[in-house]
Amino acid sequence: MAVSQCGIAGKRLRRILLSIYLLAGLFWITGEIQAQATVKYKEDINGDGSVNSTDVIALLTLGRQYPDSTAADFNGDGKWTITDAVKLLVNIVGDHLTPLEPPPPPPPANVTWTVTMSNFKFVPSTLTIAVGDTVKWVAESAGHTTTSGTNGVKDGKWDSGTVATGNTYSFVFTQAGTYPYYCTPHWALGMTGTITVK
Ligand SMILES: [Cu+2]
Repeated sequence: MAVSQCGIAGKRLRRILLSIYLLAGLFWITGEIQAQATVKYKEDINGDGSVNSTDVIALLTLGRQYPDSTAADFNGDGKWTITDAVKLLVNIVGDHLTPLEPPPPPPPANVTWTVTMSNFKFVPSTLTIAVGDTVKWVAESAGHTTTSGTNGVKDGKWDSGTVATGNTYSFVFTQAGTYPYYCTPHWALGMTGTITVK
């Protein structure tokens, strides 16, 4: 008696598993739901970065091989049963995906920093900025340049030439490093500066 009940239950389980496989196959063919990319989802059972029918297969395989693993207990009721696969399938088909971690914050926006040129000085003469930031030199008096290099020797990174009063010169810093610069006519008077890019 017990043997035949077990046999019936086994048949029923096989039928349920077959149905789920078929259902998984069906929406695989009709177009899989792809949740690509940076966010990791609980539904990505096989960890391939996308959520689709292969994850249902992965969960079924996992549950049959390791019924006691927490990974196989998808619905969190403490044990692996076929309902875990059903829940997974429902989540995927219904596009109710569960992010495992909050998405990363967007990168900080690039900043434009202003340095004035007047009275034979750059103000501020030292400035620490981030990679991608822009420095905009503003000529508040006539006859200045911003020229990368030291002691009147250009290093070729940038050279504004003479900037007319009220005009500006901008340079985008795309690499980390320390960038000394000077004003061509006035470096000997101490009109020098340094941009540090971190
Ligand atoms: Cu100058």
